Amino acid sequence: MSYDEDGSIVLYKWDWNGDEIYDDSTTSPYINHSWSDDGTYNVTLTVVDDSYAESSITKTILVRNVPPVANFTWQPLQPYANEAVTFDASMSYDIDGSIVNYTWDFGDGSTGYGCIVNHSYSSGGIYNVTLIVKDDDGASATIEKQMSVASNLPPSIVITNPANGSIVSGIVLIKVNASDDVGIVKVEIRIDGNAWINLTGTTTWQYEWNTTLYENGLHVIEARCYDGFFYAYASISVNVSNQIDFYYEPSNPLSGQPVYFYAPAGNNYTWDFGDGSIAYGRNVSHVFPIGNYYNVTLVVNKNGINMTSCKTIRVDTLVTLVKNANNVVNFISWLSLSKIKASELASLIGEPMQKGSVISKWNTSKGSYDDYIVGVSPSQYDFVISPGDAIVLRVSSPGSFVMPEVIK
Ligand SMILES: [Ca+2]
Ligand SMILES: [Ca+2]
Ligand SMILES: [Ca+2]
Ligand SMILES: [Ca+2]
Repeated sequence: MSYDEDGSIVLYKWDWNGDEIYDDSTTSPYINHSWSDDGTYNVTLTVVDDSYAESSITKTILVRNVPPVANFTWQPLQPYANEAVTFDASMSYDIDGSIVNYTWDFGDGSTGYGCIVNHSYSSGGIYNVTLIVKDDDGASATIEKQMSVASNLPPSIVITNPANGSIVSGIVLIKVNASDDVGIVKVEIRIDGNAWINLTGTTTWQYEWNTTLYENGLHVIEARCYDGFFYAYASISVNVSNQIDFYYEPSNPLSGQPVYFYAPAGNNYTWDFGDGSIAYGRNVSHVFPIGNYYNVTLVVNKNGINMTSCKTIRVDTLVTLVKNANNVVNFISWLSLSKIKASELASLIGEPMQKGSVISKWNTSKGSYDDYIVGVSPSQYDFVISPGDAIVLRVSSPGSFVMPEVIK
């Protein structure tokens, strides 16, 4: 619509923003321009004719704000309940300005602010997530997306071996069963509150526990498993009882004769023979003066830990029959816990107690001896010898016999 009455227009010059500096020039009367932001702009067109004469016109143009565009993504795409989800709105934009505000509605009653936010859902389900973005000119845009959250239950764990409260020794295989609706990420155990030990496995997990490195007594085994979101715990207590073994000879010790004791390898051996005597050293001998049951205790230091072994040893009493002017006479006390008949004692003594030998016991009610004559007395003469009774033996030849049952 511009014209020149005495010639033609050869140039069109445009100032789009009123700063009196031309931004575009063209020989064509048509041109496109877009402003990078909204606002009120003074646009000046200057036309130049073929004689270099110029003419200008200025008009005011109102450029409107373009609303922003909202969009977002999230990771992971298929989250579980209680798993942290990252919502990212950085793909939202505003072509004629910038986004100054991001407001989230996570669809579970909670909200958030910011371009990148984290949120976790306490339970599985379908949620409508809404994002509202606002640009620097106050225009806003909204987008809603639907996301699905899978449910996630806490895992479960059981220590299947050893049994709670059991007595263990040596190498113990600790076995743990763990299961989960999603999957077990790790299983760990610890003993007595020490550092957690990571176990390998798929459905059962196990650990070889060397109990000989631990003191005898109560120990706590804890196990836990993790599904990526939840821990589950289990614990048991067991009694470690590691015994070291010793042996002795002869296997049927007699009173008044040495018994030899042998310990396994270790350090700092202490023997308690149970009759008030103590000895030190790996291999020792001891004479028990009288027959009895003795609790012999050995303490050995192995791997820095004191270990104890205790055995009850039966020491039989050796009775020797000594010849004197009246054949052979012995006074003995029946020390046994159990009663015995005179005839049984005769067969116990055996060979020295030949036919005609006599066993006598003082009878307090009669005030005289009951006598049993081996091979001669009828059965009604057989009397009972009770613990604590004093017995007189008169035999025709000397010898020894062992009283196999002894005081306790
Ligand atoms: Ca300009
Ligand atoms: Ca805008
Ligand atoms: Ca704008
Ligand atoms: Ca789970």
